[in-house]
Order: sequence, then C-alpha cells, then structure tokens
Amino acid sequence: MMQPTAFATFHDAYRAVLNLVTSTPQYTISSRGNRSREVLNVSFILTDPHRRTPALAARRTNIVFNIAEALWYLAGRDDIDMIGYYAPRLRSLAVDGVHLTGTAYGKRLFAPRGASQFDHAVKLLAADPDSKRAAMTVMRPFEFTDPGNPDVACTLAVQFLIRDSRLHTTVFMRGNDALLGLVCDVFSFTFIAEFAALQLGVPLGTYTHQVSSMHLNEPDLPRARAILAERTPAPPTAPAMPVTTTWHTIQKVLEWEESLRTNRRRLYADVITDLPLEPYWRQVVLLLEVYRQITHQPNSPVDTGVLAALDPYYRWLVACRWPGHLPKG
Ligand code: 5HM
Repeated sequence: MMQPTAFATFHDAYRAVLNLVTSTPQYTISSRGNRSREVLNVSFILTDPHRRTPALAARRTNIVFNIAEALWYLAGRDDIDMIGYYAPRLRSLAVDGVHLTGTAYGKRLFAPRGASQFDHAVKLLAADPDSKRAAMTVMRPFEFTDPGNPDVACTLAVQFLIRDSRLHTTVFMRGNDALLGLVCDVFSFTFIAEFAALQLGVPLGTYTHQVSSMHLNEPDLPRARAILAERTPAPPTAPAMPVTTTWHTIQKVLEWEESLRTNRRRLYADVITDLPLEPYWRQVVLLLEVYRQITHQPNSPVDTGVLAALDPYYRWLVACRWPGHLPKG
C-alpha cells in the first residue's frame, strides 16, 4: 500500500498508533536517557480533521492546553510566560528562562504577522491553487548541533495543497511521542489547517500526519495500555470554526486569554452570551475561564454556572482532567 490508512476521527487513528507502538514495536531505543518502543515511518490520514480530540478518559486530555498551544502558535509567540501557565513542565525547556526555541512553532510559522511563512503560503495558494510550493519549514538547519539544547523542533514542515477545491494539509515530523505529543500536535496542526481553509475560503480537506520515529517512552506503557483497554466510542461530531473567523477574531480571543491568564478579568456565566464572539469562540474563552479558576482559585470548585454553560463534550474533558476541581455531586 503506497498511501497511509485513512481514519474518520483522530480518536480511532490515535488508538491505532498506540496499539502499533505498544504491541508491535520495531525497535527499542534509548536516546537522551529515554528508553522507548519505536516504529519507523508511521503515517495516517484524517478525513475529518474537525474530529481532533479523542474521547478517552484514561488519556486525560488537557483540552485547555491544546487550545492555548494552538493560540500561542497563531500569535507567533515564543515566550514561556504564556504557554508555561498551561504546561508548567515546559519551563524546563526554556534555557534562558524566557523563550522556547524548537517547541515554539508559532514564531517560525506565524511571525511576523502579514509576512510570515503562513501568510505567504496562503497568498501563494490564493493566486495559484494547484501549487505544490506552499510548504513551511519548522526545524532549522543545524538545530541539533548543540548536544545541550533540550528543545530541538520535532516538526520538520507543514504543507498545504488545494485539490478538489479543498485544503489538504500534511505535517512531517522527525519524531513524535505517541502517547503525549501526538495528541497535542494533531490538535494544533488540524486547528491551524482549519483556520487556513477559512482564510482561503475553501472547505477543510484531509489532514495527513507523517512521522519518521513514532515512539512510546517505556514508563508510559501502563497508561497506553489503560487507554487501549477503554471502549469509549469516538465522539460523533465536532464543532467547526465559524466562517466569520479572521485574524481579528484570533486577536480578540488572545486578549481574553491574556486577561484571564493574568487574573485581571473573570468571566461570569450570566454574561457569556453578551461576549461579542461566535458561540464557538465563547466556548474557547469559557474553557480558559475554567482553567483560570482551577489555577488562581485552587481551593474552590469551578463555578457551576460556568460549567453548565460549557459544551457537554468540553465539560466531560474537564471532568476527566481535573476531577478534584469540580463541585461535589
Ligand atoms: O530527543 P528529542 O529531541 O527527539 O526529544 C524530544 C521528544 O519530544 C521527541 O522525540 C518527541 O517524543 C517529543 N515531542 C513531540 O512528540 C516534542 C515536540 C516539541 O517539538 C513535539 N512533539 N511537538
């Protein structure tokens, strides 16, 4: 077979990849102190990249981090300040204590706004829809030469192609952690693909993920097995980014992100419908509010009104990830 297997949902693709690296690894490797099971050249196609979040309770997917990371990329930022609030473990990768390097894909893809690789790729496809050139590179030449660098980009490139009037995306990675990184990377890149399709005014096509070294760190084996033992079906549908979404929308959401992260604002359930955003983006801001409460008010349960206003699937993901922060009963 010359083309990767296609899956309707990432839920199913994720289970297939986890099953592959857990049950039939090709190699056992030990690099930079991590013993892992590995399979080379793993790829899959998602026919509906909207369905990007697996419904697997044992994975305890951090939907807030997933969204925040995608927004951090779109913002073209490389600071640990923003992303470290959502994933404190990333702080150890910021060698100067301020910036991330390899992990900060946004700076490489989305900065400077208006003249970024992303902007040029979109402009190219708008002018020449059949082009094969709309490829954006992430890992840089010589990035791996410093053996002390803890943060070398795992993504090599992102390519957009318009075929059958739909935007297809392929992401090429040198390595991917099958349990942890894979979920975050597929989330961000499908989110970016969806935004790119809106910029181009074409429907979202397929998403293809190609990884040279797909691996599972050995300490994560029990968790991978627990996930594989789960029988939860894939979520039936997923919300689509509204067609009105522009860079201005992203800017407005980023303003909310910053004021909630820094605890300068809070969001009350009874004013959510007054926010000048589409319901899809209100849900994003609500998730950020839930996380604000969890982080800045760790001793109180999350407000019931805010929880009730959340999309039921988001509420389920929050309950899986932060069960101790929900109201009793
Ligand atoms: O030794 P190496 O630089 O490959 O270690 C980084 C590891 O982080 C990768 O091999 C991969 O397992 C994981 N990773 C990922 O899966 C890292 C990043 C950050 O670029 C990512 N996905 N986006």
